[in-house]
This record gives sequence, structure tokens and C-alpha cells, in this order.
Amino acid sequence: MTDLAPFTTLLDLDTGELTRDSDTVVARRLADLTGLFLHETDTDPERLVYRVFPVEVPPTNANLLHSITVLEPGRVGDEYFMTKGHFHAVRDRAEIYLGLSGTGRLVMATEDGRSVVEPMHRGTLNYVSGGWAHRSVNVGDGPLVFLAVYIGDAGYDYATIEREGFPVRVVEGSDGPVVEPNPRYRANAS
Ligand code: PAN
Ligand code: ZN
Repeated sequence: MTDLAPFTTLLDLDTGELTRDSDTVVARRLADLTGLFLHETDTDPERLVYRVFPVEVPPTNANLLHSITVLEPGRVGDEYFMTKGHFHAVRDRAEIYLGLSGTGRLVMATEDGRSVVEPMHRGTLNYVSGGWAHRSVNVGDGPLVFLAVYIGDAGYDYATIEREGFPVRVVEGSDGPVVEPNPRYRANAS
């Protein structure tokens, strides 16, 4: 067991801002997301898409990692801004997302090609079961902010999603967000 004293972090429930200063904020810009969007348009590569603010605890299976994600509103072509998405490296590690503000969709998929899309907004408590890859998508006009809590040794497998994509994508339709099959799903798989 690690000798970690209990502690409290203050969270602004509207903005997602944490009082505990974190110097390991992850910032993803369009330049970091090459290949993510189906129709890459000529968009500013420096444009900020999302940031992750972690609360630091040891990444072991005795601890619960937790972080705030702030996903900006925007689109590339008809596709909404989204996170890279990942499986956990330790596949069976589950996670919960608590929506704080904004409007989104949580796209989840299994390795055998099943997919589920769930709503995200203030008060949604999404359970991401073990074995399901997950990606959040901002379909609203303001930032999508959520808390993620997950088993500390889960790790990240981004490579599978980079290679295969998700079975579905979320695009802007004439009446709002639409979920449609991803024509590139597993197109590059060997
Ligand atoms: C989240 C995600 C965060 C960013 O904390 O890591 O929203 O998404 P990507 O990691 O896919 O870029 C989580 O699911 N942690 O396990
Ligand atoms: Zn995760």
C-alpha cells in the first residue's frame, strides 16, 4: 500500500477549475489530432481542442486517478470536436464520467465492434464498463466539462483507436447531432 495521506481538492462545478494546481495539464491542439477527423479542413493547427487537469495520485490499482477534461466547442468539417479516445491498456479497467457543464456525447466501443453512444451534460453519470473504448464529443456551443474517475493502473491504449477508429462518428445534421457509421472504421486494419 502506498503511504498517501487523505486529501481534498476543491472543484468549481461550473467551470471544472481545480484549486490544486496541476503542472501536468495535457493540452491537445488540432496539430496533435492529425488523422482524427474524417474530413480535415484547413483549420488553425494551434487551435485548442481540449485540456485535461489531473489530480495526482500514484497510478496503481490501489488508487483512483481522477481528472477534469475541458473540451472546447467547435467542428472540423461536419464533425464535432472530440477527444482522441482510448481503450485502457489494462482492458478490464472501468471508469466513471460525471458531466459538469456543456452538452456532449460519450461514444464507446468494444474490440468486437459493438458501439454505444450516451448523453453527457451536467448531472450525467456515465459508467464506462471494462473493455469499452471511450471518446467524448462536444455537440454544444460552450465547453464540455466532466470529471473522470478510474482505477489507477488502467493506462492508455491510444494506438488501437488511431489505427482502427470508432465504429461510429458524431456529426452535425440539419436538426442537431447525428450518429452515423464511420466509413473509415478498420479501413487500415491489417
Ligand atoms: C479521461 C481522458 C480525457 C482525454 O480522463 O483521458 O478525457 O481523452 P483522451 O485520453 O482520449 O485524449 C479518461 O478517459 N481517462 O481514462
Ligand atoms: Zn479512460
